[in-house]
Amino acid sequence: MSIKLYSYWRSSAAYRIRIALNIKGLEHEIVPVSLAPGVSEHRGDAYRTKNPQMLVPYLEDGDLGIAQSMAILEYLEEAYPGVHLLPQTEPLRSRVRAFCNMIACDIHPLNNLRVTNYVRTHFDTDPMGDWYAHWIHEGFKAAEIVASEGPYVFGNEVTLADAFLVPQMYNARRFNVPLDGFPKLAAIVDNCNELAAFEDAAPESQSDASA
Ligand SMILES: N[C@@H](CCC(=O)N[C@@H](CS)C(=O)NCC(=O)O)C(=O)O
Repeated sequence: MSIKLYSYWRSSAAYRIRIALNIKGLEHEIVPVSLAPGVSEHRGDAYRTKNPQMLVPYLEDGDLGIAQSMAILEYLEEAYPGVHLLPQTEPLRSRVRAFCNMIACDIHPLNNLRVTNYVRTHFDTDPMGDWYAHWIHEGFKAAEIVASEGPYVFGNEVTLADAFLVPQMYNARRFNVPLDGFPKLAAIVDNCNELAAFEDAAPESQSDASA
């Protein structure tokens, strides 16, 4: 099997790739890399040699190694165009990319493990309450406006936008972020989670779940 995904069950960035691989029907091997406190396999020499940024996901396809979820997803779109997750025409194609970046660039990095650890250590505050919810609310307010009435973020077809939204909603629910203001997003996530590709990509479906 030539595609290998270095993944952690609770990594929402790796979850995006798991969804895309499943939707595209690409055979792959998942290599678990534990981010668990006290284990931190992603910071060890073996993984660091692959990805000097020490973040998951990381994808190998034969001799090619790619870091960064958006770069991985763009690669999969280009290399395996059979099932598209980016619309083939504008303006939808750019709108899907913009939606993905709202989550990937403007929500997720502010709540990532190393950032919340830094906030906790340097500012003597627990970031898993107000801080965490604030950045999700800021991003989701815009996402709720941009999203269609469903069934998916941009209408009838699943796109990369759904592969970014579902993991971010998983994180929001995991940390009990109030989500009353986002009924469209919640319904879209429920629709996605009824599809096998999403269900199989879910954290709890992973072989390393609870590790
Ligand atoms: N921009 C990166 C973010 C990757 C990322 O932050 N991954 C998280 C898990 S979701 C991680 O590895 N965190 C480890 C850490 O913060 O030390 C991407 O989209 O791939």
